[in-house]
Amino acid sequence: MSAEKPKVIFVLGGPGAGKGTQCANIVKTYGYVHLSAGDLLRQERNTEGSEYGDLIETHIKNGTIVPVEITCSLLERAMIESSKNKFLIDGFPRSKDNMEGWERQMGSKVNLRCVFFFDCTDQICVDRCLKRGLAGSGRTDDNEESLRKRLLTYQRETMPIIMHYESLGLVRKIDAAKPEEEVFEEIKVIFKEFDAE
Ligand code: UP5
Ligand code: MG
Repeated sequence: MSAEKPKVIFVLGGPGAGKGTQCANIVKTYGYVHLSAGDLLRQERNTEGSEYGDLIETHIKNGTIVPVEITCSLLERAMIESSKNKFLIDGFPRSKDNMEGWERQMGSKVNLRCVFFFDCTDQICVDRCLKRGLAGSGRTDDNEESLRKRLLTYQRETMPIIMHYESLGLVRKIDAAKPEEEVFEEIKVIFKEFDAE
């Protein structure tokens, strides 16, 4: 990380809303580093000898949230290892515990630029994840039972966090129901505004 505080954009939204897809587009066009908390947790789960493997898998299958100390440490390590200073943090913070843990460990070390909120209906979330599962995603949570639980957690725990950031004027809402290219057009408008700041 450089002397200037790294810029962070949190990317939130329901399961399958398209966070990862659009983060990949942003990386190509705007040079951000994409850190998906879910991907980092799956990687840690798959690491031989990890003391957290079983715990992470239980949370992922049940759509519940891994203790913040684990997730936040994985995120901080990935930020340091990248040696870059612009990050999309995807799928985090998704609860009060996540947000408070991040504030404690990282709050003073970064500049939180804004929060992208990928907004679409639960039905769209379910359809996209089930389709991805059928296409062979290999994700242990792309099934109807896990999805019901993921959506419950999203509504109960993540929406209040989005509302909190909204009250701070940090949220940029994006219509995630549209086709991928149109969603990215909306995102480009936001980045144009950043440039004009
Ligand atoms: N797709 C994408 N955009 C589309 C569009 N506009 N139109 C039509 N199709 C579109 O996309 C999902 C699918 O939809 C893909 O097949 C894509 O092609 C298509 P994707 O970009 O992968 O959506 P995304 O929002 O990233 O969905 P994801 O399933 O990754 O979201 P979740 O938030 O549910 O998953 P995540 O990996 O972040 O977390 C998984 C679990 O890890 C959590 O449930 C939790 O148990 C745990 N976790 C924590 O405990 N703590 C954390 O901080 C993070 C995760
Ligand atoms: Mg994702």
